[in-house]
Amino acid sequence: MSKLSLDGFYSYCKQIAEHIQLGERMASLSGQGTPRLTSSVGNLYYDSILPYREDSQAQTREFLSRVVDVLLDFVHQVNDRNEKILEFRMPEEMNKLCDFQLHDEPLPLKQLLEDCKLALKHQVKTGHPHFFNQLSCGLDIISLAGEWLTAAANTNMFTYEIAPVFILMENVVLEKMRNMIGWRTGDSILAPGGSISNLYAFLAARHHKFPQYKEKGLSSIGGHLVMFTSDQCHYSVKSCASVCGLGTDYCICVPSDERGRMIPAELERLVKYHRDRGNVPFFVNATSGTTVLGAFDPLEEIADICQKYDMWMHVDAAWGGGLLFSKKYRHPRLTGVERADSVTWNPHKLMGTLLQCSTVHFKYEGILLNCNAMSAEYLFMTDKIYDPKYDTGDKVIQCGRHNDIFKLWLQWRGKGTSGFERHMDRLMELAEYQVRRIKEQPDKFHLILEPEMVNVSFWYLPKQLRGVPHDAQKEIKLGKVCAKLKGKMMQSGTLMVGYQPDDRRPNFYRSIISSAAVTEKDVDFMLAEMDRLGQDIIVD
Ligand code: ABU
Repeated sequence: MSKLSLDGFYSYCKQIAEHIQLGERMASLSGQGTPRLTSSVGNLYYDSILPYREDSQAQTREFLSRVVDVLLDFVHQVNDRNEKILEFRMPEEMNKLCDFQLHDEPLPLKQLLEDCKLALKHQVKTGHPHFFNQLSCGLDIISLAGEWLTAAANTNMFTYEIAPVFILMENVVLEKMRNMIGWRTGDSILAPGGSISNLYAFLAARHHKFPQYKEKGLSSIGGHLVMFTSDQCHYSVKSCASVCGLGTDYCICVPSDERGRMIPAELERLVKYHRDRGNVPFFVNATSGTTVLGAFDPLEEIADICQKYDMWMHVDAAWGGGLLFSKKYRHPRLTGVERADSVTWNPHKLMGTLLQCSTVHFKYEGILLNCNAMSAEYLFMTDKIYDPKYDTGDKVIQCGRHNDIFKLWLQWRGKGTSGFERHMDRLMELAEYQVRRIKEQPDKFHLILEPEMVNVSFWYLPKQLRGVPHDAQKEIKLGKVCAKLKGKMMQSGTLMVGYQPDDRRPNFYRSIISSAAVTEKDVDFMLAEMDRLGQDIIVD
């Protein structure tokens, strides 16, 4: 080996280092293996990239590009039927597998990239075609793109001055949704979830009937306020009574029929009962798409009663609202929704918009500002150069609002209204297909009721319970099967279907089809996989 001068040695080392970096870069760009950073970037710390170092465009881009590669790999896995939905670990084991600790000293970028990989490795793939567990399923790609853009824009939705494009977009989308409900005018807001949307409806209702409440409080209402909702409603309705000072005893549960729909005659009986005792019935919540059974309360009849007794009618269509797109399925389910005073409607459920995206709509223009405005002078100055009506922050009780509109707007642009209609019809057809397949296998499955929506309620029968007459004892056993089989699903990681009891029966399965990824073969997979995992289950 010839002797190198010191300079020559340095140059030789530099060439090797450059060669290694080129190789690393090529490997990470060629999509081979797991995304990696070149060592020159991987060993950097947060203060060597933007915004700390102006001259670090290339390093910042490389870091973010590799993070995007991790995200794209995840998107790919979510849509791969051969991938598991989850690698289930008990919390204790998960704590050992993942380093969640926060340290005094900074960690290098390569570690942060590994953290990103690890987080997604153990995350449940809620967009996987075999995930039937929640009302919000799926991973809409265009909405995802919108969410990524939203994160980059990182703005608050309280004033036009810092979110001009998104505020105007919000106005357009919300007006369109109000029109679909059947209103020409009104008010709307995006809220953090359906529960808070329902709370906004409650607050608006109370303000509408008792405008003096805002300044004078409870003493300004002569009598105890009473609200009504079906015994199948979402629990957030009851929580309004607790949060707003009525007390949950004054949230009256109206009995529902065998399919989970509020019985209007019972509503009227209970309204009269409370009115005759000096209470003040003022708010009725009707549900369009109950969480468990997917039932639709009869809106026309409920509207008649609200009109007769001068009560605010709210429709919690957080779940079922998406069906407003469908000419085929909107009626009779949502017939009469235009008679409501307010409507909750969550695009992050049936419409597949990314979490979270929840809207609440009011028939009355300006009601949110009247009800909630506190006119904070540091944000909502009235002498701004633009019309302050474009500042939405004072319409809500929460001050800051996340930008939940762009991902919905972009998705709507991409799909068109007709695309959403096709999506709704397809989901409903798939649920109908599932019902048919269940009925074709009566030895293995027991359909509990004909669904009105994409919630399918059923029991799975292991070999032990096949051919046994159906009675209350058997239902108890079928309920025990649910928990055992769900455990097997989680351990195998191949399928997720939710179960719960209700006030009429022990545990039963409630599968949900609200993902555009699901096809008939996935429905067949669901039933076959339940049978594969569950046939040998024995219960006492
Ligand atoms: N807020 C209702 C969501 C419940 C569910 O996904 O099952």
